[in-house]
Amino acid sequence: MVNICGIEFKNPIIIASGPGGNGQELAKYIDLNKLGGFTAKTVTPDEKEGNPPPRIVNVKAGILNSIGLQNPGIDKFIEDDLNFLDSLDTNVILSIGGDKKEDYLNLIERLNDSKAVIFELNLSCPNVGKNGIPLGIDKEGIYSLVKEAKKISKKPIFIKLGVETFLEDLVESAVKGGVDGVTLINSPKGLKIDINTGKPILKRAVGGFSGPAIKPIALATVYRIRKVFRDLPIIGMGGVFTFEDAIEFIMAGANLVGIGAGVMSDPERPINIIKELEEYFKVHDYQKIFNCALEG
Ligand code: RRO
Repeated sequence: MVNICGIEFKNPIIIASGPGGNGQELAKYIDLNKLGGFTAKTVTPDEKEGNPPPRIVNVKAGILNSIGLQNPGIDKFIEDDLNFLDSLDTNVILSIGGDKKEDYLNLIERLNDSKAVIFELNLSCPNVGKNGIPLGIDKEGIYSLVKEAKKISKKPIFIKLGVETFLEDLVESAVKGGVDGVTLINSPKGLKIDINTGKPILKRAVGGFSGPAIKPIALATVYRIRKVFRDLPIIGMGGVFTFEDAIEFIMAGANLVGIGAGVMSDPERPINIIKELEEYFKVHDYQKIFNCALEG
């Protein structure tokens, strides 16, 4: 029903990287094969324990997380998760992360022969380093990473970015390097303070903010990039909780729509949204909806 980079997606709804883990837990609650796609949690070269707790806090209209890229590392990921992901009858997107260019390139080589359809280079985790992944705001770094990734990758390369002031410049660098698409947005930074102690609730203080409150920010970001890069595949996400939210993202210019925080509060949400979209698309044309952002 949706075709990007020559890949058929049975519907436009995918699970964003993170909340669905590597799928095995979520598969106990929903049939992953009904999804348009599933993005695995970002994997890095070495195992990461993540940040000290507390690292999740609910706030009005959203959730703050400071997980800190917790993952088993590539060796264990290949051993424990890849066979499961390869067995799915839906499009799997592998999210990869690291501290430097070589990390991403090594991970691509290790995962090149999996059945996954896209590599998503996570350049925007808000919860590592001093202020996130430095490569994600470095124009030259993005260009050189994407260019080299394209040379070795057997799959399309997407990059996942946050809400940056000079986002158009970052995307332009990625396009020059030959990127196949972008995923927008990673969680912007948020803070919650306990007024009894005067201290942030998260141990790391600032965390990634997700949930309904970020939807207008995410929509604006997708729209802004679609207006400049008219043919670039975009996976849009940020605060998608209803099928109407998903339609807004497609109207803003997203080819596919990711669900993140919405899965945490209700694992069946993506399946329900898919059902409602099926009804909607009986009377509306996906391409017409998608073209909204390109008109006017
Ligand atoms: O693991 C995390 O802390 C995390 C990651 Br990698 C990310 O990309 N976005 C986010 O909100 N949390």
